Amino acid sequence: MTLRGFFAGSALALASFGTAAADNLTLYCAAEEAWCQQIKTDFEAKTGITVDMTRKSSGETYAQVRAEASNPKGDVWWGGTGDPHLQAAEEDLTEAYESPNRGELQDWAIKQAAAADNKTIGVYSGALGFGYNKDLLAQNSLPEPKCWADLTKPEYKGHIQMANPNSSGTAYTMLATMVQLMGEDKGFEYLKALHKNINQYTKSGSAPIKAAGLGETTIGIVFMHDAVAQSAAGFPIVTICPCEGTGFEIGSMSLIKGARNPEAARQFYDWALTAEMQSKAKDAKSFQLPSNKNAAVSGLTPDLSTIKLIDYDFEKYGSSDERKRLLKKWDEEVSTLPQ
Ligand code: S7P
Repeated sequence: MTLRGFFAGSALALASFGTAAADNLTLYCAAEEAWCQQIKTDFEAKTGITVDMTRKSSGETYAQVRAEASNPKGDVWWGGTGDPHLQAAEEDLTEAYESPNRGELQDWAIKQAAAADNKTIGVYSGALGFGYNKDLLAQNSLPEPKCWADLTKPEYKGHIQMANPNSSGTAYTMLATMVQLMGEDKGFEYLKALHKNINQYTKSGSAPIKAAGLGETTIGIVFMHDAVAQSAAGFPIVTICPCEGTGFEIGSMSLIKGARNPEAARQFYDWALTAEMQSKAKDAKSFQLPSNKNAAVSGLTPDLSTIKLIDYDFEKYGSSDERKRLLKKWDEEVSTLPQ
């Protein structure tokens, strides 16, 4: 599309915000609660459409969309890690759509769409890592963990928290990252060794670093931007980019198949790809890298170009069979082990 065509398309899309044909939208939001609330408020103010928003973790949202497939209640699934969005696309739970605004997106966001026949698209990206509470680390005379390998050392027993990969996209990214970084056998050996040091598997992916901020655990395995958000909020958290390299997410958005409010859903989708919408993430203290090339990026957003990122295979690890297989294996071989 030419630039002129693109702007004409955008103008049409924007004009339609004022004359909404639908009055309601049911939004399943899988990012942080504060950002989800802000998105609801901003879209309502922009369009007059009332948004019924529910916040759940990525894996939980996928399970809900799947459970409701014969009688869909949601219209749009926004945010959360991309793997379950890809799985939903493969299982035909979501709808293909090409927004007039996609010309403004980074290549990685379009690549995500291409992998799913346009049934999903990238809205942000962020790298996995961990964070620690520097006061608790000092109180316990623990060395600074710098690498994934450090987290399996016996001195950290009971000091580490991560989420459960069944409910959490963050934790599934961790599981898939270890398999890709180390190979499947060594990756599972690593997860079993790490299990001995885990004090709790939480439901939500960002919960471990919030707990670290409050002094309830020393270390939390999370996306680096979620650790940065805690230090920005004044908690004594240090963000670590693991020395071996790490995986990353392409936070995604999908239209739910058979949605009750398809027109409002497409309006939301177009808006969610704009620089205007994505620039506001930082106002809600969310520091992922936006997918719109023109969106403002916070100075606190981890610079992905300086991080040793693995060549994460989103198609493989977002495929239905592989995701189910790895989660079953983690349930059977890791989570049941004694600590
Ligand atoms: O908004 C922060 C964030 O880390 O949360 C999403 C996450 O998948 C939702 O939490 P769960 O791990 O509990 O699924 C990420 O996409 C996002 O960057």
